[in-house]
Amino acid sequence: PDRFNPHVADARWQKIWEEKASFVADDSSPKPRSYVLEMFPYPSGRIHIGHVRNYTMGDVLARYRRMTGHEVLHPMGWDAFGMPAENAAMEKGVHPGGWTRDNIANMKAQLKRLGFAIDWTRELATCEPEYYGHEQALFLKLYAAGLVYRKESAVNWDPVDMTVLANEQVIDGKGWRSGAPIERRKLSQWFLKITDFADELLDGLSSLDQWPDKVRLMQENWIGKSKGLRCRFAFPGSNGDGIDVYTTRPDTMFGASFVAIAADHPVAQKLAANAPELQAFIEECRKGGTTAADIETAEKKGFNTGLTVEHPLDPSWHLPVYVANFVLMDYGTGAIFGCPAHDQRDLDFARKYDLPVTRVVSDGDLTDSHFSGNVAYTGPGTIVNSHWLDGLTSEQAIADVIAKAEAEGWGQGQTQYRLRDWGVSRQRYWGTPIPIIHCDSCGAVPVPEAQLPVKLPEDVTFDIPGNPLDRHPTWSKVDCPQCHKPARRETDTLDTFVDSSWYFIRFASQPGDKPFDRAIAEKWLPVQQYIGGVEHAILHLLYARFWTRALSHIGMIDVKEPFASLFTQGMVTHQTFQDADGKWLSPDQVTRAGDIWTIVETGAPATAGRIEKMSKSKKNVVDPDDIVDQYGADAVRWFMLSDSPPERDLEWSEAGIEGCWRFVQRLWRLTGQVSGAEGEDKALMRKTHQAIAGVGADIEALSFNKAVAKIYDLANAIEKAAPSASRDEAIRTILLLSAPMVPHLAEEAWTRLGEGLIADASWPQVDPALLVEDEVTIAIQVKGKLRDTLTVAKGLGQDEMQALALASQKVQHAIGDAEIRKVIVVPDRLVNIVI
Ligand code: ANZ
Ligand code: ZN
Repeated sequence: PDRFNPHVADARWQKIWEEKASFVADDSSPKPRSYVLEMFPYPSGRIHIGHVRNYTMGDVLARYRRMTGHEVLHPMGWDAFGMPAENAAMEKGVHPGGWTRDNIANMKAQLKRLGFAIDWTRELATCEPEYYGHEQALFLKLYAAGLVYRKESAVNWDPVDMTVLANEQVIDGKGWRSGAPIERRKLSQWFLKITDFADELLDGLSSLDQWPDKVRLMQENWIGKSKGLRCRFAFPGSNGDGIDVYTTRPDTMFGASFVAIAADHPVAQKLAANAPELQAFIEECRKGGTTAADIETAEKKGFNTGLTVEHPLDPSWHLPVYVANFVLMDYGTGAIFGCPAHDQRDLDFARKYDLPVTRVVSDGDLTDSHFSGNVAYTGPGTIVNSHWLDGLTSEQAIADVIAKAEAEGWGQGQTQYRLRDWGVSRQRYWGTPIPIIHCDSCGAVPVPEAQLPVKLPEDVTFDIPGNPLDRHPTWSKVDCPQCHKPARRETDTLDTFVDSSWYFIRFASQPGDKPFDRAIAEKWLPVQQYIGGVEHAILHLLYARFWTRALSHIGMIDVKEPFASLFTQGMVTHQTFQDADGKWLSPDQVTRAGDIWTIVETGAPATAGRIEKMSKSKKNVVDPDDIVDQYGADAVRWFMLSDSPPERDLEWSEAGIEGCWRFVQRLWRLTGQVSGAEGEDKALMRKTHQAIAGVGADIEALSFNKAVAKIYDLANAIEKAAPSASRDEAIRTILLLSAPMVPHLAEEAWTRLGEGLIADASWPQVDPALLVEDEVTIAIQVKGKLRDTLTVAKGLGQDEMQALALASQKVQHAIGDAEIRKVIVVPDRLVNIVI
């Protein structure tokens, strides 16, 4: 039988593309450029199905852009530093470098089997000194420009393992290995001044109209620009001394019932010196995770200091001062006034400590000062119970209070950002060494450029917790580059988000002697289409935007936004199964009879659970290698594109992949049917050209499932049509249209037609004349009553229309013996016969 055999064809074409360097991007090409990028993978060990979906989408676009005359850059690399490699080292006793490089080799082989049109000559791995050495140079450039600094900051400290933990290693407030409750400790760490760019990063979002709205909104919220009042609540009789608070709601000031300060606030620290109970409370606040989410969800707790402060709008009114665990030291002033009726945290706190709750913002009908509920009204409204503010809107009241504070000198309007500077120090081995040397005389001294890269030592141990760089016998012992006295290398390494903040620039240009060649990088950038998971909507994308702006700020590159268009794809899901004890079963362990599922091996009952994201823990994964073995790359690629819109989840199913396999074979048989017959088939020609235009537009819009559906339609039409020159042309066309999706089959069939590489072929030209519908349906009336409809050529002459109408059986029947008095013809619309 005439079958397409992917087990032979796939590898053959992959080899030919490689030999011909088909997908190597030419920096000096005169063609218009298109940079297509998928987020590079972390080399965890194996490619998973989510990668396959992600890279297939990018690949279809890249191949399509090539066919439409672009010089395409479609590179691939490895986000190769990070914790899992160190965990593997600790658990299995393997070196992180060996583990990572083995994984890269495996995953690269897996990717190659899928036939992606990747320029492998630009492959990079962030764990190699050829990459991170340039990152160190960039870090030092930013340092020289004042965009890097060092300050004390809290880390997660595991008191049993005596080590700093990354946020991911803190699970429910406990160390992942020791299980010990995590404490917050202060360490001197390196920071990047992303807050200098807060406004730019916020304003820049409005130019990113080809980004999903939800991602832009998430970034906006993360930057969190707010306008408010910074004002002083004075200690009674202190002439001016007091507690500064920051509020975005000065309109609620008459609803204040307490002032709360952070555990690390200087006032709390001072009081604690003579108050052991307060000291103990502060210690307690320091336990628990450092993330905003940890703090947000923790139970609200406070300690009454016994201090009071004067309300600035009425100094005779005194408020108690608490130390509270939900007030953060590094936001605003580290102190707040609590307004329980209109802030949920304050309300929880007030109910717990029995503090007054006064309504000052009306939510429509409720205006009395008594507030009884446990859900705060946090929206704006009309101000009530607030003396001279009564009757104003929140907005007016905010402006009035700020104006009064400024006039009277107890406060001023202030813009505030939630965004913090980016802490990039990690007390880990497997990362980019921070290129700084600490000298007792000279302080922090940059490693001279000629001494870069600062390479990681290979001989490290992972048998005990902590940072292996710290305990390496010699690595950190160096002389100061300035005074040449013995000094100490920085042993912190960079956050891996730094590595992914500029890899797309290095892909565009990778000279050996510098991070990138500016002119070449500017030719390729911005990335025209970036594709990845929505889990990176905030941090990675914000850091990459910042890093690019920072480089542009210091004059290294003239690009402001690195990713012109962003697409976030959905997940691949699969049915889950469990046995009677709730243990997860893989889909191939169970079998079904009617609605009853049983375990193949034992015959015991199983239950079919929800359809969920593929994950090892739920055993509902399919391995890309296995399915490529079985069905070949093209059927797998086709499946990744069909059925679901790309932004939605895609459910993996046996039936689905088998359908794709059958379609690949069907396409193969169809494209073997070029007959050499003559003659035109207008209808098929029209279908063909509509498909060319439609599939192209769908790919441009990344609506791959729609493109797939149009190819199915065209295949159906071709199958139904009788042999003709038009049909032969349609066969050639369907191959070109599906080449980006099923490239191996397309090459094989194209060769069979005696053509060269379809990878080098052009996208077929649309004949616009064939896109317009040239048939219309006209109504035939007798005495104004509809008797028949006819499909006729558009623009048909009036006489012909009349003749066709009179020839209709139904019309003749309706006329009967009557005499025709008049025929009214409206071209392309109707014929009315008056009798
Ligand atoms: C009084 C008030 C009344 C507040 C009210 C809110 C509602 P955003 O919008 O996120 O900037 N706040 C200020 N500094 C804080 C800190 N260091 N830790 C915890 N909370 C802090 O939020 C600003 C609001 O968050 C401020 O406005 C303050 O509470 C609180 F009906 O002040 B508000
Ligand atoms: Zn020195």
